[in-house]
Amino acid sequence: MVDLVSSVLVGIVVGSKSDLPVMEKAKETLDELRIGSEVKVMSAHRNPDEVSAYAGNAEQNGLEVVICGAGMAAHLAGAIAARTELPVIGVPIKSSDLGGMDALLSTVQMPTGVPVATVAVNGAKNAAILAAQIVANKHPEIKENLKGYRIKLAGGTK
Ligand code: RP5
Repeated sequence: MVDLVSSVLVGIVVGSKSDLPVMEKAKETLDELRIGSEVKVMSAHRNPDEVSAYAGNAEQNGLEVVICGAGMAAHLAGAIAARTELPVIGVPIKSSDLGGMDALLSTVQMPTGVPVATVAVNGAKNAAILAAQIVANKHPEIKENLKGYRIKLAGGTK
């Protein structure tokens, strides 16, 4: 298996520690695909300067994709997308009040010109796979790991 774990290529940012149980699946999936990632906790609303600095420096820090998980009024992915040209993937997190529809709409309804590639509510695993597919454009060797993952998936249906 090709190994890119030593370089942090994917940033995983969550709006709260309470998002970690869902978003750890993104980290686990990237580990499984042998792609280096880091997890950061910062809120678009509670830590706006930190979010802005992280996004503004993401590319020069070597990141190639940013995954953002947030719930409720989920502005984290949009705030990050506003500050970087890197692809940003948004994971709306389910909340007990509105079941994730709040976060889904907050994440997906971006204005023209500043997209966030939004996956399903709590879709952390798919966010990681999509991130890996983006990373694989620059590191085609990682496609072997993705192919292996698909073969495992097919095996699970039997
Ligand atoms: C959002 O508000 C976070 O992403 C989280 O999903 C939700 C609740 O945050 P906490 O009150 O648990 O910190 O900003």
